[in-house]
Amino acid sequence: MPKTIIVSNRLPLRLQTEGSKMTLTPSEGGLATGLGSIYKKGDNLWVGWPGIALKKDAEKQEVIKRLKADNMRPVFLTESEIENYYEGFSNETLWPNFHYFNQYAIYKKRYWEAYQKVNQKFAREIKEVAKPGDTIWIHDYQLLLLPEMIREMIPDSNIGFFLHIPFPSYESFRILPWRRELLMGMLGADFIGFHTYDDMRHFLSSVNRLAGFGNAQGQVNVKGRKVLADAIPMGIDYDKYAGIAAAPETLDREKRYRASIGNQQLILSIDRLDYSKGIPQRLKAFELFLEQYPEFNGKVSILMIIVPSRDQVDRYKALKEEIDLLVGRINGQFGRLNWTPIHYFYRSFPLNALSAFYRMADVAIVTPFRDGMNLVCKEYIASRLDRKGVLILSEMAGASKELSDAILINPNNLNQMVDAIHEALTMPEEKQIKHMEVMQSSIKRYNIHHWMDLFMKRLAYIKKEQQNLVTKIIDEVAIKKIITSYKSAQKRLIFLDYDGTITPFFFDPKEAMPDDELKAIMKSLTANKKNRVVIISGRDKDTLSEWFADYPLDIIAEHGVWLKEMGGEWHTITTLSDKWKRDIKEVLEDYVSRTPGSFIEKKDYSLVWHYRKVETGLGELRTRELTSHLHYLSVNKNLQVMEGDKVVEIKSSQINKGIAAKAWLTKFESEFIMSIGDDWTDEDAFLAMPKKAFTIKVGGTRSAAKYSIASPIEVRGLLKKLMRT
Ligand code: GDG
Repeated sequence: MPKTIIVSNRLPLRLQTEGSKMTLTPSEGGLATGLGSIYKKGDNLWVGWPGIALKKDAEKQEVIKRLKADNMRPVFLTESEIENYYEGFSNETLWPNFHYFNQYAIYKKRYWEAYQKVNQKFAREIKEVAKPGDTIWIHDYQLLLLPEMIREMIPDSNIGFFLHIPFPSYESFRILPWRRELLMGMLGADFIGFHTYDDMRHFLSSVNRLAGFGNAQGQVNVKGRKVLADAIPMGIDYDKYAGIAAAPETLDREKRYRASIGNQQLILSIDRLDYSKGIPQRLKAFELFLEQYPEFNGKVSILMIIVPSRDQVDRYKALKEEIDLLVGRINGQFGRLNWTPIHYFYRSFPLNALSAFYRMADVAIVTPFRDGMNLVCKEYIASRLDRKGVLILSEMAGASKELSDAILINPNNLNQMVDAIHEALTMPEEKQIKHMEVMQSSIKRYNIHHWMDLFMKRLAYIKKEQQNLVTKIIDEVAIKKIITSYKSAQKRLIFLDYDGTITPFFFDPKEAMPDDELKAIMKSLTANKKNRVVIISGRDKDTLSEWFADYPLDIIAEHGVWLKEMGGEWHTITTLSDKWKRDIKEVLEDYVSRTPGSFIEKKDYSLVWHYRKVETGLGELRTRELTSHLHYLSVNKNLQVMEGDKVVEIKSSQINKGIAAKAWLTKFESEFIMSIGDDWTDEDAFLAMPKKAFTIKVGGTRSAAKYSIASPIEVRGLLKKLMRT
């Protein structure tokens, strides 16, 4: 049976050695509890670093043995790997860049090399245990290269990736020297999840600009393989936090803490030591609050917990000193014998203590400059069994997208934070309850189990989509079938689209004229008297007449407006009106004047707005505006608006490649029929073909065609094979 493998930098445990004694403490973190329901089952497992560098083989063997019983498998890292891959590239390069602290980012070749090496190490470890068909769920920024590495080793695996920290805007991400490698690494996954829609669209924008892959509704076509990106915000184990908040031990602790702290209002702040968390700003805002509202002196305290982290690193050491100084200054200036403004703890607490703090806090203040999600604010909400309490939350935390009932602040705006503190401390109870209830019902519903289910469902969905396509990819069997049918037929009808089908798509369409290879193919294909070849293209009739003048073939131009049989004259199918063109052209001209680089192409019965030379992103934006504008205008005009590759074409709805192709199908009955095309205008032709026809779509998106083929190179290969028979 296929299994699921969770992969993260750290295993969900704490490993300590003292002499020959080894203790393993399971982690209480949200992810560990949530994913417990997956990795503890059957053959499933969790692969990751156990958290310390072990040198002795005997120790490693012992760890392997002990972890095996808990469905875990360690990846051992050396001290130098920890220094360069983990503390270096992960925490000093990626972390600051992804949190928009580029001034702190360090670019070192040594770090990058170690990052690649350790990702490889993880990949090898997974190869040992994974089989085709297994699901591999990779977590976070330390392992961005891993999806691609596993894809290469085990192509048939289901790979999911979730990023727990923000994905920065393209403008920040592009600064990284290894940006393209990192993106390609992630794109090895089938499904890539982010906390927020903003993270997802930043990722897709980088993929578009740096790797050249566009997307439709979050689906990226990576060389014929579909990859899905989506926003699925991570939740917490709501019932667990609500349960602990009601536990006797928690209530007992609350009583004790309350007795020693006094009865004043409490504001709670919990973070790991990090410059992204906005801790000094929060303290400054509290200082300003005490200055501006002296009536609150002696009546409110902050309970500030900072969990130690990386404090041997200079940047963190400096931050810690800054915080220590600020706390000292504020307590020194405002404190009284019977009142301490800031209760400050630089250490971690057991879960029951944390829960007691959540219960005691009238207000929770969470003010990061950037945070992927932030679970503390969700835990606070789940712990408020009396439904009272106020959350002050930075709009830069992913959680703010779900918690609009919090008081949202910009952590750079000190005055706004001061006002927020005042509003929170004076908020009437009914209002607190009203907001808290909304937030509780949302956090309860979108909990960690919901998040996991959704992740797995989205992964399964994209795998299914891929398989729908996979069945269509043209293989040796299909090619043989086509050749056999071609060979035995006395009459053959072959429809070939031009751009993107028998010739690659060119940035400048003028470069797209037939090359020598194509000329040779056309010559020999049309020389065979059994073949009737029809070029069926969106191009104008004059260009096509010129390019194909030397061959006995038929041409359908402008998506079916103009038709010409070999030796005959150009004609149209119906009497078409082009009176609409004047009005629509005026609209298009307005778009040209607003969009540098775009231009209008005038065809006999259609107008085309081209934007391939427009700044990336702007063209797409204008297209959305233009198409909705045109859809509105075209309602009574019997027109259709078609979006193509960097073009928007407007033409009469009485025309399409399918209607045109039908004229040939009726007139030239044939035993062998084949239609090859690459974009959605060719879909009309595919749909018009009889069942027995071989319809082939170039490129990997969904299609009405029977088969898909990778590129024009393969199309030429297929045509050559036919000619040789
Ligand atoms: C990443 C992203 C994203 C804190 N102090 C103590 C303690 N904690 C627990 C909290 C909470 C967890 O640590 C911190 O969660 P965060 O969400 O704030 O941040 P991280 O997990 O460090 O980092 C973040 C998250 O991934 C999930 O995707 O939300 O944005 O940076 O659960 O309760 N736990 C105990 N004692 C403490 O003193 N026991």
